[in-house]
Amino acid sequence: MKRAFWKEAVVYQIYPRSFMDSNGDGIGDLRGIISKLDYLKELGVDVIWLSPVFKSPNDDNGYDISDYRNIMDEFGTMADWEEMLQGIHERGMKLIMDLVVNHSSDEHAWFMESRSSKDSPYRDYYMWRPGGPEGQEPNNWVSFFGGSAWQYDEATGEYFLHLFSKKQPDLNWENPVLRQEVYHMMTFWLDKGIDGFRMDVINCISKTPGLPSVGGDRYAWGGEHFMNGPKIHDYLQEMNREVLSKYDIMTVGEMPGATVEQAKDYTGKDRGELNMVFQFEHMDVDSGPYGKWDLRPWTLKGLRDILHKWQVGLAEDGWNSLYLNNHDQPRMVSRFGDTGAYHKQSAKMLATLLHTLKGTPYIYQGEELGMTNVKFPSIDDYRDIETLNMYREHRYEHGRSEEEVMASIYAKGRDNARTPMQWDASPNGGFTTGTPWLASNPDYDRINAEQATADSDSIFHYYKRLIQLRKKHDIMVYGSYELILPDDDRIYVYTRELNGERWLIILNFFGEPAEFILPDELAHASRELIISNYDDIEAPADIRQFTLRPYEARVYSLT
Ligand code: ISL
Ligand code: CA
Repeated sequence: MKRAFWKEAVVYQIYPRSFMDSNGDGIGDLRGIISKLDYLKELGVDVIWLSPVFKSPNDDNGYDISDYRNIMDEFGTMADWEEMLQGIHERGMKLIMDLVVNHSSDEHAWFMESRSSKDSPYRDYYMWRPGGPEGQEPNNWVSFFGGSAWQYDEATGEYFLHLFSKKQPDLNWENPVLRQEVYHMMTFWLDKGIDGFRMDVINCISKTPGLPSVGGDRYAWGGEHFMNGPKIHDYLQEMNREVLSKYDIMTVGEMPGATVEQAKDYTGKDRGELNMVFQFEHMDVDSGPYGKWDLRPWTLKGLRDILHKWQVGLAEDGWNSLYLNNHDQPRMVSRFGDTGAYHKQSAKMLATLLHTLKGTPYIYQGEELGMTNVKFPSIDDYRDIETLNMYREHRYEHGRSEEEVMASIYAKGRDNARTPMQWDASPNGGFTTGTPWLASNPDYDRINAEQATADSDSIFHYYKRLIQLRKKHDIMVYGSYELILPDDDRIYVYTRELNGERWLIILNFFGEPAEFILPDELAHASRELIISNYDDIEAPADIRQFTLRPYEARVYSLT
């Protein structure tokens, strides 16, 4: 067992636009974050992951960066940022920043130079190609946000590649000068004292040479040519050598489409690449063959098989990151739990899962309150570029019904995660005194931080307890994982084990009672209840056979 702060840490993700507005313009900002650092300290998290705060025209809410070394005007100034970092460090927490270098904004000075002329020294910072024989796009890749991944540019009569929006041109990592620019920029922030990076779609930076088309439709998914591409490990190893290895920091690479085998290559201890990756397999358990908008019911078996595979796959080498929601995903209680009678119990059960699997848990802002998905009446209420593009394409090109399209948005739209943080029961949940850039979820009257911090039985306090337990018990960080009852369709049961101590975790994933029978090999003489989301369990209960209540979660120590 090799200790590391990033294995022991609990990370909290802030989506700054939606966290706290300090000046009434309806947009969250750095001074807003500063005003809430004591709240995060009380929760007990160790590391804050801050989604992008750099200069940006906000086509994709800061994931389109026009100046990597300066702060977005709406969020504040560099002085505010420095005060925020100091406030984080003074409280004994760490800060990791978002590194978005698969693409920049088309308003970045590099791109403006690049598009100006084929002879510009910046031309090769991006991926320009001439059109095909009939003037069509250079290949048939579809963008993550719909439509072609290529945009024609009048100035020089060529196309540029954009895997995301056309205001997010892909950077050309084949160019060593570009790579050095990125490393210098990373060093700039590390020298300012940050504690690491979350790297946006970092497994997409190496593309198959020649950028070949794929079979299928006019615009088709070309992931095989840009995810985990041929030079990805060279680039990450170079980045590690030249930048990361010089600092005591943590790194997590966002990697859609990464498999367990690939994750081992990215995070293995002798690889010199990253500490951990965000994998997405478990985020696809409720999607059909046409992708995220193609809704399917999830099953416990489907979810568990994936989590189990990753637990086992990275058991000896590599490290897992544990999450059930982020700024791109629906709220976990709405997706895997209950927003009605068992709201609290289900949120706590899912929290128990996230904090007792092996890996580093990531809490997304508002998760600790049990924030839920939102259903705005009209598409005009939505702001997310992915959602708006999908609505247009599915309604007007594919002719799907309003009901059907809105049902997909209600279930999967990214704005579910981006409604303002709910601080109290005052208008807009106390997020702003003005008009929020995206409307608040109306349930802030009952789900909010003021209520949750005052109620000792709240979801917030349960998170606090889980985080405290992690600080006391190495087994939660370093203990090995073993699946028990692999075939049960209602409960997920596993153990963790370290130095002769063994913990048993029992989770009922549904709103009905479920029978639990302890396998003989675990029928130990003594057991102690460590934590449960129901507070009336008789201790020491006989656990050889019992009925779990809806969404009940129990963690026992067996000795
Ligand atoms: O959001 C998704 C599905 O709804 C993902 O496909 C997502 O686009 C993908 O995981 C990449 O996400 C990251 O890069 C995007 C940005 O829009 C996301 O917010 C970011 O997390 C482009 O920078
Ligand atoms: Ca503001």
